[in-house]
Amino acid sequence: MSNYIRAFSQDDIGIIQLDRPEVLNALNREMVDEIVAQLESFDQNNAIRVMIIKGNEKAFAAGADIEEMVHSTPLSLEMVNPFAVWDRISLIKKPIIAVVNGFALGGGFELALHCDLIVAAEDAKFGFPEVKLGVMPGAGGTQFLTKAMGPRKALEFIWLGEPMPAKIAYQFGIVNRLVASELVEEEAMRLAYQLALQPPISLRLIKEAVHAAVDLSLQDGKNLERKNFYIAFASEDQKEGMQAFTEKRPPTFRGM
Ligand code: CO8
Repeated sequence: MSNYIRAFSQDDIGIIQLDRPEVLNALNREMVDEIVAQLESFDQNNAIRVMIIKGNEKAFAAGADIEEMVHSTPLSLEMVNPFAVWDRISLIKKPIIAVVNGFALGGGFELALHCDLIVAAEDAKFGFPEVKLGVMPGAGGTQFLTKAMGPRKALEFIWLGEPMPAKIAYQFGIVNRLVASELVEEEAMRLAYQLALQPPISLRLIKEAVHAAVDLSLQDGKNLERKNFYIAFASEDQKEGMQAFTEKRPPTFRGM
């Protein structure tokens, strides 16, 4: 039973709708627990090939729940260990697409950055306003943004805490697709269906190799890629893909 999200599927797409509109989907700990548990459930569900996380028209999520954090102390944070659950998102094997309309601020931006792909509205509002609260990003924001934009641009945005126009996020490769706000969901679903037709085992092996490239040396990354390339040859989908090519017909990938 979830209090802060709704989860459902459309064909083989698993959809998580953030559902706390009265506070612009501010993320309290229970809500993050629910999101991650649902991602893990979709990840284990053979009927699901791709996942989507979306908010509503006004907000993807306007950050961590400030009300919940206001009385935190260093020791309460140490004991609660609120970021352990965020780390579990990195263990999800299937593609995750964030659909961003409206605000994606602070922890909301970090949630989107934990997803593999981001489809955003042209007028979406990204940003890290934590500095204005006397703190800083805590769920990976400084790391994700620096890897995407380089330190100078990252410092400028995180130091000033000013909104980042979606167009800038797009130019730096943070956002994959930028469309009019009324078309965001449609575009994300189109992308999800496109991915759902791809061989699922290839997708997960590619996901692991690409994310590893961010941290590994070139040679270590190439070694990992090679192992994953070999593993792909254990799949039925490799046989189907190559056979379909020789028979000049479209392949049907079954995820085996
Ligand atoms: N937390 C709690 N409540 C929020 C939050 C939030 N982050 N954002 C909005 N709300 C609430 C407002 O208090 C308001 O409630 P009420 O109606 O009871 O007064 C309601 O949502 C609607 O908001 P506004 O009336 O303010 O709507 P506006 O359209 O005027 O403004 C803004 C929208 C600009 C987004 C504004 O609400 C705002 O500045 N929100 C705070 C944004 C922010 O600072 N985010 C960063 C939070 S800190 C963080 O994310 C740290 C991440 C670390 C990881 C977390 C791990 C747990």
